[in-house]
Amino acid sequence: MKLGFVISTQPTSFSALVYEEALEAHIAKIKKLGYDGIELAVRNPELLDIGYLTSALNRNRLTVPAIGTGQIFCEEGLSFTNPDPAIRKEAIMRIKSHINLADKLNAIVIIGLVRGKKETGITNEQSEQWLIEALRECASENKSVKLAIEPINRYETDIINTVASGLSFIEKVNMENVGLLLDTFHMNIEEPSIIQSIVLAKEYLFHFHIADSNRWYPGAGHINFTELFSTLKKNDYHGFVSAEILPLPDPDTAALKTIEYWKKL
Ligand code: LER
Ligand code: MN
Repeated sequence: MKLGFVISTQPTSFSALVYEEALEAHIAKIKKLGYDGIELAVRNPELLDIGYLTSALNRNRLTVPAIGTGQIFCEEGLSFTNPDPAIRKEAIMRIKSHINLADKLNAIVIIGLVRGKKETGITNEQSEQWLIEALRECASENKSVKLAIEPINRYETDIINTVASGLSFIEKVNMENVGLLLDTFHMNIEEPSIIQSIVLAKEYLFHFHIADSNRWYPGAGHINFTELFSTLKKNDYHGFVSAEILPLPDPDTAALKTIEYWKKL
């Protein structure tokens, strides 16, 4: 397993992401601390300077395990389940542009809040149908890019909160490049047993986020990471584990405490 750290490539209102002006300085810091990769939360790939980004990544020999896309919804209100077909179309087009970026960086694309929330007057069946259609269209765009649906806790969305609902949804989508991303912060709120849910996800587990129960760095809350990592190993999980944590008490300390904890496990 490899360790990554999540940062945003632009300012964002989502609190569990570090952003300060100089992306390259962050990349260098993360490398110096000993991380294997840096996960990027990207609002709009068209606004990124890919040449600058890839040369900073190559200089620091860091890979990008995954690309987060939630800001599409948080900052711009685009989603796969919006009643307005033009908004749904724009959300699909934007995710296709993330898929194009992910292809260049050999990364997974995260399907988080872009799924949206249940809208008044729209049946569950209808929003599920829109979501399945959107996922199939995006997954067909480039079958070598994996899409990972993240079950997200009830306070952020009311669509796919649990691992079981994530699994039943990917069965319906039925595309080989569509799987799951599990996040310990969300699982701690929604799952009867974090360990059992990891076992349940097994071969569909494409990616993993860690944060402690309070979304601080691992070790700052009450999640049992020793048991969790041994379950991931038993499950033959060889992917990345990315720390998606609040930048508290400050971003540098949060990143340092995470890797110190990881090394002790
Ligand atoms: C994104 O990975 C995440 O975990 C969500 O909390 C985004 O809102
Ligand atoms: Mn997450």
